[in-house]
Amino acid sequence: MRAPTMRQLGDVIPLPASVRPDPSADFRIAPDVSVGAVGEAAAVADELAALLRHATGFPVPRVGGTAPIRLLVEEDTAKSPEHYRLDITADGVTLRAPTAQGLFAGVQTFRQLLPTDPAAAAADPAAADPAAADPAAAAATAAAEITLPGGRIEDEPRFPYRGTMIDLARHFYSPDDLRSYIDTIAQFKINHLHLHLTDDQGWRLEIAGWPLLTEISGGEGTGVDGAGPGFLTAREYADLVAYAATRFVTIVPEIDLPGHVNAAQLAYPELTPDGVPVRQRTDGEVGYSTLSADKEITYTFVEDVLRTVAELTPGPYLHIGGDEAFSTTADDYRTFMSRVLPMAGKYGKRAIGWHEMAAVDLPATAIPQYWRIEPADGGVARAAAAGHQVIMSPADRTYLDMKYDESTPLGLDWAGHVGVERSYDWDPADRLPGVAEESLLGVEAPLWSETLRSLADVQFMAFPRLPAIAEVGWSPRAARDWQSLRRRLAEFAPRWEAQGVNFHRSPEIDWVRG
Ligand code: TNX
Repeated sequence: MRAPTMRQLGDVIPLPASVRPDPSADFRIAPDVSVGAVGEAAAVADELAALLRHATGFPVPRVGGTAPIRLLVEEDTAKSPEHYRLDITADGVTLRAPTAQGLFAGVQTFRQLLPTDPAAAAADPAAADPAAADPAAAAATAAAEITLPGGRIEDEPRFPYRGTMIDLARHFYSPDDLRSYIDTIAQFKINHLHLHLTDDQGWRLEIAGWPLLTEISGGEGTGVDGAGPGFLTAREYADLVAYAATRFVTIVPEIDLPGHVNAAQLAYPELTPDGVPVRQRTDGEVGYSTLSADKEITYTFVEDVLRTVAELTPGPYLHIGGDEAFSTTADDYRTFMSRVLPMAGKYGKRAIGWHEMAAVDLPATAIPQYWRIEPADGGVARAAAAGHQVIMSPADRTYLDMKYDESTPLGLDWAGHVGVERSYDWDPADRLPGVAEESLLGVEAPLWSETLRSLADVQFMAFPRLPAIAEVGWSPRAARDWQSLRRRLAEFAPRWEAQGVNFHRSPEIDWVRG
């Protein structure tokens, strides 16, 4: 009989593209298990070995050659770099992928097939759990022997871009908080983290040559209600980008322009249209600030900032904001964008902008990010018809700062309440007439921070909705099913508890008790 704690092969979020269970081929993890990998596969294999050490208490060495659990990079440029195949047989487990990124995706699936979650501290299991330093002791206390369900999973994403955004301007989160968040989101194959680094209430990235941006607008008293001070030094930002890369998460930095700039103008009054100093703002209003489209200092400033951010960012994207520029005339917006959009290309990046940007003529590689509530499309369909890729973030489905329901203590409700089913029960290819599957780069779930004060608050808003949106972005449309997702999400309660991740016990889900 199969052990009661054993997972079903398909009980994974996001749901894999293809799952073929073989109940005659379950694999029992024995005390002498090892993980074999060479070359490019070694780093991901080390992580899997650490996770298994933690889950089993066995020593689980990572070895160079053949082993019961093997990870192989098999180059194949015809496949998505995130493709992987996981074969579980009675004799062992083989994970194959065309890239280390694909192996990483496969390891996230593997992790969810373990009956308990081996905790987040995979990087240093001995420090996180004294038992791991003494494998024999840990094995003796292991709750249950681990058996993996037999069969084959073959998987790849529907869209290459599955992202989430965090607003560091309205409330700052420390590099440690961000690393922890990256660890959690990567488990759901979220592969882009968009950082909203600047807004009216704060400026959160050090820029060489413009020290007052962070000295004044990253310091005490900044953020909404003055409650979210802090900023990333250039070094901290670079370290964060590098850390994210180990989780195959690409950082997408946003400098919000030409509106949302009160913090920059507080630091440098010459950036205001009339040169008159502005007062500090810590309220949640939007749309009152703008850079001047006809002052040369505007472009000197913007180019310095965008060049600095581009140089610190290895990823392909630079987000230039562009939203809610209510104090910028349409003409000025066009003038500003026609000078600023090419700067992204000049420094080797593709520009992303909130969909208001689609009102102007865009460079071919520019990507509008749609955030509206229906029915207006903000010019995005026209951009798609001209060949632009689009990121879908409709507020009434993907905004993680919307309340789940009227009883949610945090969040806003201008786009309505967004329950878990609502965040799942839509399709990005149906959202806008004229913006079909082939125009979509992917899906992103933004989280604005006006009402948030801690990482626990962020987690509460993100989980369980972000996993639901991760599935919208990864899994085949035809395979998606709310009742199935409900059941799979329910099993995350003990996992998130084990990882120390806060989450909303939404009444839409019959949570498993840990
Ligand atoms: C709109 S959506 C904004 C943000 C706010 C958010 C609050 C968008 C591109 N801009 O400035 O923080 O609403 O939900």
